[in-house]
Amino acid sequence: MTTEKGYLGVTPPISTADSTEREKEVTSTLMEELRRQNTFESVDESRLSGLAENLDCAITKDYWIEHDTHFMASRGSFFWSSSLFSASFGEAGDAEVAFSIFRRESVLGRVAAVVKKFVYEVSLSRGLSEVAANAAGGKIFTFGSYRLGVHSPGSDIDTLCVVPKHVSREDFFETFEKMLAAVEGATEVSGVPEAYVPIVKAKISGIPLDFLMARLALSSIPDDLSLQDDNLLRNLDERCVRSLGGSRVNDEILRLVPNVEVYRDSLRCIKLWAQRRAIYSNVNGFFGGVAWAILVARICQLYPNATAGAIVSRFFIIMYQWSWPQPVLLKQIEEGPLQVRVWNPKLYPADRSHRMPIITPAYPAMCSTHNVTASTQMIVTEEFKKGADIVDKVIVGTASWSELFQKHDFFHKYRYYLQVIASTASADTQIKWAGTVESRIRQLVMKLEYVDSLILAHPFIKGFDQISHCITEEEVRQVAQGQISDVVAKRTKADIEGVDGASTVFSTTFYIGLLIEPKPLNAVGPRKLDISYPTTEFSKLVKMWEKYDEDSMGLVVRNIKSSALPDYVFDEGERQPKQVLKRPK
Ligand code: 3AT
Ligand code: MN
Ligand code: MN
Repeated sequence: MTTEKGYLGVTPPISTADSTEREKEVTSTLMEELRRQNTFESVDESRLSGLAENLDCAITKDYWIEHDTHFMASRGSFFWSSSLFSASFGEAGDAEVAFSIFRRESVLGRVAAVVKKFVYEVSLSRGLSEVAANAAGGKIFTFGSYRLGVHSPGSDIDTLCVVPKHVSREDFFETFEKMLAAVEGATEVSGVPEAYVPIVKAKISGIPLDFLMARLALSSIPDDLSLQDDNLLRNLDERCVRSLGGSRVNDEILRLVPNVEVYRDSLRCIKLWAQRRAIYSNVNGFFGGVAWAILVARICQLYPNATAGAIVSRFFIIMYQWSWPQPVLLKQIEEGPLQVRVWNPKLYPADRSHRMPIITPAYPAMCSTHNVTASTQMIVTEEFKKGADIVDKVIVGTASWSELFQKHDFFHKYRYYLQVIASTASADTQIKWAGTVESRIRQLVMKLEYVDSLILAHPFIKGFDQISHCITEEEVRQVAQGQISDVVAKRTKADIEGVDGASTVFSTTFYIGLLIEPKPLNAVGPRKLDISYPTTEFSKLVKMWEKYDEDSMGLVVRNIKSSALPDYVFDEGERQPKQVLKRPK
């Protein structure tokens, strides 16, 4: 795509040169490494659900080449067979990718038909004629990693269902949800209508899907509808505007990168790296999927003719040297037709406080990284630096790509850790309670940042779930405190069946690494670190949750030495040699 100014982005490119021979070489070794790391779906997985059911699926060659158009627009009269696939795609890797697209496409084809049927039936029930009900349409748009073409084996398909104005949100959570559950191969269909972005989750032929819904102010939804026009957002319910957001942002990103293929390969690499380094998480104050997608897109704009290997190497050095809080933008921020806030640090103090602003490209522009704190900024910056060093070595040939994807060392890095333990007596409540606690952890991090002699507080990006079967009150109390004895850990559900006073405790433990200033040389006695204020404030804050129940929900924050970290945080054989030797054979 070209523009009036001849380039994509808010500044001209840094270089329009083609990649060097060496950069092309490292691009192909990078792609080999990404395959080795299992970031692509394999033939085996695609076959799990049976290829036979896929064989009647329509897919156009354009779709395969572009892999980029909306599903409905891309459907054509081409019918592929498995033999055609192996014949068309010489390299084994390409055939594997083709099979997985095939399988997901088949599911999407069925979903698109269900959405149309749903709109048709609701239309009839509202008194529309048969002809009008048929013309009412209904269309699906994908977003998330599948839409960007960077999904991995376990990824879901994020799907937005766009319906005409006479179809309501209630219809979606009643009629559509039921119709979905009736689809052959559909399992685990469950709706969360009260969520900030209302959602129906489901699995079809083993593939997880998330369904959002947007009701437009139109009487029919044609097959060639595009969501690009900001005026479509006029007079919509806020939930519909939010639901449209993910799709509009993804589409805009794809329009704003000079070469979609290079972009995908580069983003796949950066996503894997960020996951391995444990800095892929929006809730915990790092960057989420949208932010990583925008960052990589910006580097692609700056080097429009570079190959993926070159993009990745520039990515680290540019991000390491970025003059935050200068925002990362893919295009100039635009005003639009709604009375909603557009990110603007000149106008809003809250926006001014964003430390590493990465701004979404679709109207209304938002900051995808408002959760970043002083600590997570330091951590991410350090990771950019480490990445830059490794990539430099890869380019000169003294390191291999696998070094970039090495696992984080979070549980080896600090001498002291905080454990935040959320517990309840039921699996259902535990999901909500642990989620609430997790979403407040960055508030604890920010309070810890004010503690004297604490350089940073490093939140780990996921909690560890445990189920403990207890037979005494004392055991229950200990589990809630994070002390699970070997006896309790080994006990199974069957062991406590029929035992008087026995109960099961569900607990989730989050970790925060504490980096403490070194003790001054002339200091006497151990260094004191007083974290009682931040932890007390944090507990108060979490317990302000409207569904908090003192009797059934536990919250404990405690400080432990690294030697007291439980085994479950480590992979097999990962624990420091000293402790490994201590273990009995
Ligand atoms: P996967 O390959 O699926 O792991 P992804 O980037 O597709 O990676 P998600 O499916 O979790 O990640 O999310 C896709 C988009 O859905 C990203 C964001 O626009 C939206 N989204 C995700 N989680 C939430 C949430 N809790 N509330 C609102 N929107 C969300
Ligand atoms: Mn997804
Ligand atoms: Mn999803």
